[in-house]
Order: sequence, then structure tokens, then C-alpha cells
Amino acid sequence: PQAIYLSDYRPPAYRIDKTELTFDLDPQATRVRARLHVTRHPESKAQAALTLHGHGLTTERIAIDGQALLESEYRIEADQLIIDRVPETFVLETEVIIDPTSNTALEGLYVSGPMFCTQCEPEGFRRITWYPDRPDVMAVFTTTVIGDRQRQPVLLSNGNPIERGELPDGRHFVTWEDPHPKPAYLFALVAGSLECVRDSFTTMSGREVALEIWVEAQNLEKTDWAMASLKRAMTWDEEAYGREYDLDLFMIVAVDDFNMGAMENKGLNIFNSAAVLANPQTTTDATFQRIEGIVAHEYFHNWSGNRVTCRDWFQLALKEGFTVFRDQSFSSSINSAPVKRIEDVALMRTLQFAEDAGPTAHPVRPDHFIEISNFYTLTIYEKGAEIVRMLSHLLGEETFRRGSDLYFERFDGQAVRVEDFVETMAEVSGEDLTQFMRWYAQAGTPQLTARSDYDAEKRRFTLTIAQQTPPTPGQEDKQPLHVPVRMGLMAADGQPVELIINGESHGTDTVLHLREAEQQWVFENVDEGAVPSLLRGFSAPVRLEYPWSRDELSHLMRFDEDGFNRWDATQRLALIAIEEMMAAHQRNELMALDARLIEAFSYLLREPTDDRAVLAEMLRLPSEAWIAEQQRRVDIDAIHGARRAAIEQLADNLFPEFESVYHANQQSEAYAPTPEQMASRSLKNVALSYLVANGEVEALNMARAQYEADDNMTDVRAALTLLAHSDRADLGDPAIRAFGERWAHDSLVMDQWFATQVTRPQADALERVRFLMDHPAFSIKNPNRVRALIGAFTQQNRVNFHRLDGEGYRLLADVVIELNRLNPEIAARMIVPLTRYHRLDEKRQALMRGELERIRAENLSRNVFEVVEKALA
Ligand code: HT7
Ligand code: ZN
Repeated sequence: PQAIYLSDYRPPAYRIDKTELTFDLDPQATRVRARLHVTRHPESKAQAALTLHGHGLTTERIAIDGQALLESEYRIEADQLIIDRVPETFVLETEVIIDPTSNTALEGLYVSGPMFCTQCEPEGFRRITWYPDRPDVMAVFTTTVIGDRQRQPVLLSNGNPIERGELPDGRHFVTWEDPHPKPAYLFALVAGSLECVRDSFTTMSGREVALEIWVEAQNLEKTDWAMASLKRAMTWDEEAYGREYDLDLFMIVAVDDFNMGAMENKGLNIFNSAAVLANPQTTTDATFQRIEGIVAHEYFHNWSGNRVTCRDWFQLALKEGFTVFRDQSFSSSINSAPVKRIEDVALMRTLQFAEDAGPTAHPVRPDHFIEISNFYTLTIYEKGAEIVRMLSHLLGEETFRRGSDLYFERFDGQAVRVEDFVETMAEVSGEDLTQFMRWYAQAGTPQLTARSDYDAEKRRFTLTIAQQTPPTPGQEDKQPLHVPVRMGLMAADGQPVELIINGESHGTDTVLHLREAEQQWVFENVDEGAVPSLLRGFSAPVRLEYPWSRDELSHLMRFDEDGFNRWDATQRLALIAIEEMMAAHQRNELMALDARLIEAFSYLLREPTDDRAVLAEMLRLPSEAWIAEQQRRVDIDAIHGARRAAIEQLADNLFPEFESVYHANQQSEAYAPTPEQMASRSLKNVALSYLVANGEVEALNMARAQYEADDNMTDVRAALTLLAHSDRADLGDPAIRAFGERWAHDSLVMDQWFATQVTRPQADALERVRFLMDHPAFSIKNPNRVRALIGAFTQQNRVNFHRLDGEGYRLLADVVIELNRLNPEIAARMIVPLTRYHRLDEKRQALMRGELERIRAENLSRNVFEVVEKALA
């Protein structure tokens, strides 16, 4: 497979003004007729060939202006249809047959259970018909869908329905017209036996928009939350960004087989059922919040992505980074803002940092790829959002909003580049963002190393910060970035210090602009003992090292004005303690937990707080993944053993405190996914996890009682996990059995059942995975099942995935080899844990490379090929 380079971009020679499609649906042989109204671009040469993309199409007819082409008048080469001689303006007609049933890749038109549906981003449309399948070709679409009246009573596509009618042989049709020009990746079609929940929304200019959520009949009772979330998102986008919806109808459809979370097709968003269906009995608080965020994300794309789209796929972060930033802002306006920030940062610092440090590291705007589907990554989405967040802070909220207004106005209906966005921001603010643009071009996580010096005589506190971005594959040398470092100083008495630089006061919280490889700031009039609070709110996506002592971290944990940094100080304090225990583990010595951490937790548990959601986060120890991220050499067993021992010792020392937190956060009112209730449940369940870790039967009985009370899935799942992960099979096994029987009819709950079992720390977890792969509820063809069973095991059960006998690696390689044939996109995602071997011990490295070599010997899809080659390079 060949790489494609950004530098090779050329504008399209022809534009398509109008696209007319007719689908005659059949599960094995759907006929697609396309009429494309084509015009040569004025800048193109008269002899320019017309090139269209197509994959897996059986071509029945190609005609220009009604005249069928002879075989000598066109070529089909490497997924391209090339017609050398075409008029300046013409209508191209094609007719192809495709097979949706055997489409297990879930790209293009495919069958999911009883329905037909599509996924066209990024390059799925070429599996439907011959087309210039690139985002800079935008056309107005009219789509006629013909189906069986009984089996497909509902026929949907983008825009508004303009005609419907009956046809012979029990067939019927609906014609849809979408007035907004769009690239092919935003095309959608859904057909099947679906039911609908309807609502409406009045826009800020007073237009009435019909809202519809289409699901299979048994899921009707799970649509309320998505509908409420959608309306909240529509209101928020009007208020926060002045963006109004632009069609009379907005539809969401839930589909069981889907490669990602959801897709923002114009007027017809298609959702993975796991990302839209919810009710208190089946769905945890975390999933309620996730659904709210995804519904908003897809809706927000209507402007950031659809009205203003990407010129080419290298610009993917233009729409994804901006839209993630928008959905994060929306979610934090509704839920606990500090907790939302903590969750987003935890994701960045564990998984995105790991990606940035691994063999598949790439810039937020990559300059080449083999398979674009491999680039829907945490770097593009999450780091892309962090860049937009930095911009919004650099400019200030009000100027950023002026910039976004101008961006939407100026580029409406166009396919643009990252530069267009950043230059608009530079224009409205007058800022020079030239250096800032490096954030898009340089891969790898910048490392900031800070140090301080105190001059008691002059009462001066000097802060020095150096930056360095490590080399990444293909990028040896890095330039200094423009890094905004938000900070403050906390005095010895816990009060914030006034920040005076060069005689000028900056209040108690300021942003330092680090632009050089090393810079220094001198703060005047500072008393001895001040502790710096750095990178507040995670003001830039960087690693930060500063030699805080444990006492200084405890000080920040108590007094920092910034809630995020209070959490971060607790994490750092815990990390020091756990690393000490890891060293003891490696020396085969007793692992004793630092008394200062116990004391810090005791303080947290006793001190009254008005933010219980943040407290719950502070009480969670750093994850194994985050601990691993801090190590030069990763010792899987020491990390697991030390973290586990730390939890047990906290539980032993603070049992009564955890017990009273548990009881104080019981609820009497009916379940609701409100921030207040979620905070209580989160705190209660963290406390319960410590109580159970203490090993007392009494605590396990509390978990069992919570499980049996069966009040809501958040509490049930938390209790079930504790029982299933305990050594008490007499409690865990019956609960697992009962849960499996009760929810056998609900695949989304069964996914939770799979994940709960295979994340057990006990040594039998891997055997359970193999056993459950034969369970009737599991199917390797369904991405949600694969993620729940295989993904949960390989990504959340590190100690068992990395078993020294190599069985975990073998299992994953077997799965990847099978998925490579069925669904390459999912195969390339699942393989990732196998590529992260570089900092492990030699034995594991050899085992993992061995499995990668075994995969390499297969006939590989482009997706898996690209990842394996990078991993073995
Ligand atoms: N823009 C959407 C991307 C997407 C996708 C990409 C590759 C393969 C399948 C996919 N399904 C959806 C999702 C989003 O970011 O909103
Ligand atoms: Zn998106």
C-alpha cells in the first residue's frame, strides 16, 4: 500500500453541482443509479480527465448525456474510474450493484439486524457508487429510496422528504432532497422497520424544527435522554455560538452495528445504539453523560464540519478538534465543570500521551497516511480540542467568539484548511499565531521542566521553565512551541500570593507565555515558603515536571485556588507513594504506604466539601495506565501490586471514614441523572470500593445488598464489579449468573456483563475471555461486542493481558487476524495494545513482536498493514 501526502493535494478538476441517486434496495444486490451534473472547473485544462472513486462495485452502465460509453472510452484502475475525454458540462449516469449483506466492514451501505444503513465518512461513499469521494467536492443531493413495503416501511435520507408513493410488487419509495451542498461523506440512508419518537424545537429566529429519533420498537423506552440532550445542545449552540439549525427536520437513528460512536450526516445523524439509548435500569451515570456529550457533538458538527467542512482529510482536526472543544464546553456547562475537566485531562494524559509516545504518533495535522480511517485518533480529537482550548484562552472568550462568528460566516459552504481557522482567529485578535501553528505540525508531547529559586533577602521567587518535545517517528527535531502556562503561588499560610512581575501586578492567577526553549520569570515581594501551582486547569497539553516535595503537594491539595490542581496534587502525591511501593515490590520487600498519603485522604474524608463530585475524583488513585505513563521501564506486576496494596492500606486505615461517606451519600429519591445525584453515587461507590478492598465480610455484604436493591444500573454495576472482582466466588459467581440471565435480551447490558467479567484481576480472566467468545450473545462481527469483551480485556486488564506466558498477546493476535478479514477498521483499533511494547521488559517485548510478526505474515488490509509496519519499524 502507498502513502498519500498532504503536499500532493490538487484541487478537483470537476465540480458536481447536483447529485441524483436512486437506491433499489435488496439485501444481496442493491442497485444504485447515479446522475451526476458535472462541470469542469474554469482553472482546469480542457483535456483534464474525470476521475471517480469506487470500491467493490459491479458496474452495469456508464453514460454521458444519455449516451452509453464504450469499454474503450473509460478505464477502471485501482479503485478509480477514469474517463479521459469529457465535455465541459455534462450529466454522467452510472448504474452499479452492491451487496450490503456481505459488507462486514460496515463502511458504505450495509445491513445491521433488520435494517439497511450507511457509514460514508471518511471514504465509504465509494463503496456505494462511482463518485469523486473527497470532501472538497460538494453537491446538492436528491435521493430516491425504493424498498419493500413490509420489510422496509421506513425509508430515510438527508434533508426533507419531497415525494413518496407505491410501486408494483409490494415496493414503495420516498424521495429526499437536501438543499445544502455537501461532500459525499455526509450522505446517509436508513431503511427498515423502525419506530419513531417525535418532538420539536423552536429556533432563535422562531422556526419550528421537527425532531425524530428512530429506533427498533423494543428500544422506544430508551430515547427520552437523547431527545432531552438534543434540545439542550440546540439551545446551547444558539446561546454560546449563535448557531441555528438550518433544516425543518433533524433525525437520529440508532443502529446496532457501528464502527464508532455516531456520525453527523446532514439532517440524519446515525448513532451506535450504545451512544444513544439509555434508561436508569440499563445505563450507568457515566454512559448517560457520554450520550449527552455525543448527541451534542454530532449536532454541533452541523456547523463545525457540515456547513464549514474540511478541504482534505489531513484537515480532520479542523472539524473534530473544534467540535470536541465545543462538546466539552457544553458538557461542563451542564455537569460539574471541574470533574469534566479532570476526566478529559485523565484521558489526554494516559491514552493520548501514550499514543504520542508510541509508534503511531502523528501530528494533529498529519502530513501523510496510508489509511485515513486509522487517523480518527485521540491525537486528532482530544489534542485537537486542547489546541482550540488554548486558542480560546489566548484570545479570551469574547474575541474567540468573534473569531468563530467570522469563521462560520466567511467559510460557510466551503471546504477549508486549519490555516483558515487559525488565521481568522489571528485576524480578529491581532495576535501573531505563527509559532502557535506548530502545535498542528509537531507530534509528541512537549516536556516542561520547571524549577524555582528563592532569594530570601530580596523576597524574590524565580521560576524557570524549559521545554523540549521528544523525537517521534519521522520527526527528529522539534521547535519550541508557544505554551500558555496558567499559574499561581500559594503562600505558606494557604493564601494566594499577589503575582508581581517587573513591578506590575497580575492578581493571584496569571498565564505565562513560554515561547523559548527556556524562560525565567521573577516574582517580587514573595514571602518564604510559597508553593507554585503550575499548569492550572491543564492549560496546555504537556507533561510537567517540578520537584514538589510531599509537603508542598499536600499544601496544594488543601489550599490551591484551582480545583483541577488540587486534584492533580493529590494524584502526584499518590504517585510518589505508589512508586515507593513499586520499588519495594521489586525488592521483594513489604510494601508500606506512606503515612502522609493516609493523612491526606483522612483530611479529604473528614473535611466538609461542597463539591462531592470532585472529592470522589480525588479519592481515586491514579490508574495503572497513568502510573505506567510515568515510568521509563514499565513493570506491569509492580504497578498492579503496589496500587492494589495502596488501596488496601487506605481501606484498613480509614474504614470508618469510608463507611460514613458511604452511608451519608445514600439516596432516598427516585433515580435521576442529575449532577447532584451523580456526585453522591460517585462518592458512595468510591467509598464502597475501599470498604470491599479491606476484605471484611461486612463490606462484601454491603455490596451484595446494593446489588440486590436493584435501584439503578450505576449502583448495580458498581456492586456487581466489586463482587465479581473479589476472591469470593460464592458471592461473585451467583451475581454474575443472575445478571446474565436477567439481561440476556438486552445486548447493551450484556456488553457491560462481558466487560465486568474480563476485567477481573484474578488469573482466570483470560480463560473467561476465551469462554465468553463462544457465548451466544457474543459476535465477532459486532464492534460493540468486540470492544466489550476483547477491548476491555486488552485495555483495562493490564496484568492479565500482559501475562508472562504470552497468552494475552496470542489471544489478541488471533482476534486481529480474524477481524482483518471482516472489519479492518476495527482490527486496526484493536491491535493497538500489542504495539505498545517499547518500555516493557525484554521477555514481553519479544512475545509481543512475535505476535506482530505473525499478523504481518497474513494478507493484510491497508488499515492493519499501516499499524503493524509502524509498530515493527
Ligand atoms: N465524524 C464521525 C467519524 C466517524 C467515523 C470515522 C471512521 C469510521 C467510522 C466512523 N463513524 C463515524 C464521528 C464524529 O467524530 O462525530
Ligand atoms: Zn466528530
